[in-house]
Amino acid sequence: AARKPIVISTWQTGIAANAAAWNVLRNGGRALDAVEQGVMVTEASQNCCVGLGANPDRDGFVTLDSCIMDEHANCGSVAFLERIKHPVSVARRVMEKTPHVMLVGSGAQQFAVEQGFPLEPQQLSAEAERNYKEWLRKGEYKPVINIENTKSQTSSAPKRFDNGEWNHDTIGMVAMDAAGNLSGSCTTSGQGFKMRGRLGDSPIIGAGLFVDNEVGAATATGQGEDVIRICGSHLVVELMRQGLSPEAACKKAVERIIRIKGSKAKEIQVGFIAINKQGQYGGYCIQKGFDFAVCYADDKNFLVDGKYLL
Ligand code: SD4
Repeated sequence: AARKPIVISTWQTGIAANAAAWNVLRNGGRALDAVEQGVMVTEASQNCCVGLGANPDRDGFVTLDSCIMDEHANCGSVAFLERIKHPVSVARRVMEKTPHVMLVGSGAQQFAVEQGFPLEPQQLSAEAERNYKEWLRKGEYKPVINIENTKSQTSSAPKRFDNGEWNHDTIGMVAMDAAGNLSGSCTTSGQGFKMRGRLGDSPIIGAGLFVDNEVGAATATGQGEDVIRICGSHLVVELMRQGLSPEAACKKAVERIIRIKGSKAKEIQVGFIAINKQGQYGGYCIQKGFDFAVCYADDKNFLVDGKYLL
C-alpha cells in the first residue's frame, strides 16, 4: 500500500512548512491546499530568501517568484512580483481565475491587488537592509553554496558574510493526500542581489516544480539557471515514469547538471526532491549541505540529509 498522505519540502525551513501542510493532509484535505498553506509559513517568516523579508535584488527591491501545480496538471505562476506577501496564493489564483499560467511583474501585482491581496509597504526587513548595505560595499556577484543552511532561520541574529558573498534560498514542497492525489508548490525571492528582472527556475513549471498525478512530483532548489538548463523537475518526474525511484531519479538529474557544467559544477549547488505515487521519497544534490524535510505522520516530521555527488 502507498504511504499517504506524505509531504516533503526543501531545507530546514521545510519542517515548519511541513507541519502546516500536515495539518491539512491529516484531516483528509487536498494536497493542493497543503502545499499552498505549507509554504505560506515560510513566505510569512522573516526568512532571508523567501517572502518579503528576503534579500533584495541589486537595485534594492525584493522580487518574488512562485508556482503551484495540482493533480489535473492545472498550474499557475507569478514572477518578478513585488510587495505581495504570499506569491504562492497569487500563483494559485492565476491558475484558478485566469486562462493563463504565468503572470509577471507589474501585471502580476495588478492582478494580485484586484484579487484582494494587500499591497505591502516597499520596505526591506532589518536583516535584508543590513545584508544589502553590506553587499553594496563590494557589489560582488557570486553565488555561495548552501547559504540556506548557513543562515539562521530566525532573523534575530543577522548573519554577515565576511567574504561579501551572497546567494539564494527557496522552499519547494510536494505532497500526496489521503486520496492519492499529488500537488506541489515552490516560492522564493530568487538569488540575493540578482540582476533586476532575473528569474530562476522556481516560477517555471517543469524547472522548479513538476507534478504528474500518474507518476510523481518533484521540485528543485539551488542555482536556478542550471535547473532550467535541464528542465530539472520535469526530468525527475519523467525518470520516475521510466521506473526509477525518487532518489535515483533525482540523482540522474544532478548527474546531468554535473556533466554539463564540467569543472564549474563544484561552484554551484542544486538539489532535487521527489515523491512517487507509492509514497516513496528521495532527494539528491550536487554537494554536501542540502537537506530536506519529510512528514508522513503526526510524530514523523524530520530532516533528511541529501545525498551528494561531489
Ligand atoms: C533560484 N532556485 O531563483 C532559486 C533559488 C534557490 O535555494 O532555490 N535557492 O534560482
